[in-house]
Amino acid sequence: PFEFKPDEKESSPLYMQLAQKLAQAIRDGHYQADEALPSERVLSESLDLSRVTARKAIDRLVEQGLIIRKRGSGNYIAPKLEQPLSRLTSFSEELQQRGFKPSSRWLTRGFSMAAPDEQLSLGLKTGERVARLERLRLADSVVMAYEVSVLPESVLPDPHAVASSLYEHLSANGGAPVRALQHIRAINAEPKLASLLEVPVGQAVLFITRVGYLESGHAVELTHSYCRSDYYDFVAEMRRE
Ligand code: 16G
Repeated sequence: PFEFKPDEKESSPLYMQLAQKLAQAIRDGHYQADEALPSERVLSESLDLSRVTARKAIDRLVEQGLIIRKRGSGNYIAPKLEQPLSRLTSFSEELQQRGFKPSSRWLTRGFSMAAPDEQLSLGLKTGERVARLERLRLADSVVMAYEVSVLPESVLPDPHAVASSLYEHLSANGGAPVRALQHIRAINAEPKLASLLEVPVGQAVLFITRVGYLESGHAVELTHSYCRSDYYDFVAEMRRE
């Protein structure tokens, strides 16, 4: 069980000490991602602290993105997606591997004329149409990212045929990308993006562009991902030559 003894010599408020101790326990893997934390009542009773102290400590961890409040069912450990940059994988694969239930909340699925940058990235001729998929990506009930994928019409003739995973659909229909070029940048969430990702306006968001290619060299996917910076952590191993 989680233990906490206030440090009498410590000058920081009790709730801060408790928040730090809980944050450490979360980082040490004391709780599983998406596991329910003890409620504020249980926490305050078992540690013999006031409810206010327990609540303020939890509030602090929510602010730091370590904990999520789910309405009606309590406090949970926030998903942390440590994603290696050396392997080409999909959102669904990464989340399944970590025991989450990945899903897509569809915003748009249809066709449009390729914009100039899309034409260029996908190697299309002027006037060619693209399938456009706009969706929120969820881990269980938590919104992790907002993604806009654009694919040549020849690659995805029926956007509505994609159930939840784009790569799963492509694998079964002509092939998912085997190689990709990815750019990672930082942006500040403007109001529309902030509301989609459920973050404050101006929050730092990871803006990632991926162009995925088949073995033949044909581009199949141009995806812009807007990832919550508190949930995503991209990891690359490097060697000094
Ligand atoms: C990831 C990719 C995205 C790809 C998607 C496919 C990043 C930043 N983005 O979210 O480019 O389109 O996976 O996932 O990793 P799906 O097969 O679950 O639809």
